Amino acid sequence: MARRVIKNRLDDLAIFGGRPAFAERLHVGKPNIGDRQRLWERITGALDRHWLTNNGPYVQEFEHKLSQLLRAKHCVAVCNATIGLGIAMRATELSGEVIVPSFTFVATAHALLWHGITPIFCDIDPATHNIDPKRIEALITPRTSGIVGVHVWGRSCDISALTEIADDHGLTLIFDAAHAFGASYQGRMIGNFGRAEVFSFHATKFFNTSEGGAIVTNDDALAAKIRLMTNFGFAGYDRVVSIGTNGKMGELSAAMGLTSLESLDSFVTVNKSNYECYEEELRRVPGINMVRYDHQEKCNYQYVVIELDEELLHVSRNQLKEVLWAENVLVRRYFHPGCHRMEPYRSSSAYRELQLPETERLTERVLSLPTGMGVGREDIAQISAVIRLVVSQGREVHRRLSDTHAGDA
Ligand code: T4K
Repeated sequence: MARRVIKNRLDDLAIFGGRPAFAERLHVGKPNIGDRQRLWERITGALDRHWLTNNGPYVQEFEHKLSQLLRAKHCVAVCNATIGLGIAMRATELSGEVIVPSFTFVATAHALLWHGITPIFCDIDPATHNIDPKRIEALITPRTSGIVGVHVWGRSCDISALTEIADDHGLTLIFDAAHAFGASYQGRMIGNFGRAEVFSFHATKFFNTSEGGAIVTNDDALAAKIRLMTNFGFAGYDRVVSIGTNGKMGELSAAMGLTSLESLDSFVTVNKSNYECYEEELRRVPGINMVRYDHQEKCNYQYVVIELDEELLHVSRNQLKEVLWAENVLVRRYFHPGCHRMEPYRSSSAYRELQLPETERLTERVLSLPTGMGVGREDIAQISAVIRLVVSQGREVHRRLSDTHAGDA
């Protein structure tokens, strides 16, 4: 546990010459790791079997356990969510234009473009940070084949509204559920909505297989197609029946997944307790609002996100980020600046003029704070104390950082 570095004055801040609050960097995405002994045993098992990939016993067991947990019919483990999204898009025959939020990790948009599909970026609802269903119909054209909803921060999209729009217009609906493993919507686990949902088990996710993901669906024919596509289209030795890629999860990742599953509850418990601790520490700070979770639903609490009101704070989000980085607290500006402001989209004539006011506003206001098993109450108290100090003297911090141009980027 870190020893508290008391900071009362602005000169105590590392950015102004003080000692950093943390001797080592505190990351947003420090991986949670389950029981190492069980992990080594499983890895040894795979090595002893000399069976490392291609639908091995761990992958099969992992898929079975995921299906049970999500109460979904089919689960195909994949090497990462980006490939998983591409496979789900191809298997559901998305083509032409697909409506997707810009406020997401760039993988969502890239997966579409990679498959020759044009992402049509839709603005978000500022209250939920998710795609705004009210803005979708205006974007539908004869070329539109589907909608990709993203459950940002693990908070589900307005699935009912999206389903209704998709049904009314004959569109395919799939979900990027990269953030939403272990979350529910109206009491039903995420993984059961749209034609398919795709989870990420990347190292930075609260539940990880180092690299990995899963495509989940209740559609038997689609599941069979996805399984083939994940394995080059092989339907048996030497028999290729469709186009496919290599999207397989290997045995070592599945060993990690099985081990992480055994600690899933404790990961969520720690995330929730960290979340509540930040909430307590930052509750009375004017201009800082925490992204809230619906406690009636199952939540994984893996993202602790604050939304900053610059007018109240007098200091910019980027300046606060610079202050915290100097303290070795590597907060992240997910998903700055929005996909439509990233290459190759922003230089393309199709997007150059595109304005998404809510997305653009939000990408200037949010910060993700470190959480997970590697972060304790004392760390959160220390981080929050720095934030409170900055906010209490926002104008002065702004002035001093403007002189040095820190936080301009
Ligand atoms: N859709 C959505 C909505 C997503 O958020 C993502 C991924 C995807 C699709 C695609 O899923 P995958 O294909 O990755 O399965 C990170 C992750 O790389 C990415 O998986 C994640 N979303 C995104 C939100 O966050 P970066 O650019 O922040 O990664 P990076 O490497 O900077 O890691 C974040 C922090 O974690 C760093 O400060 C260092 C720390 N870290 C990282 C790794 C890998 C560790 O401490 N240990 C580690 O092993 O994207």
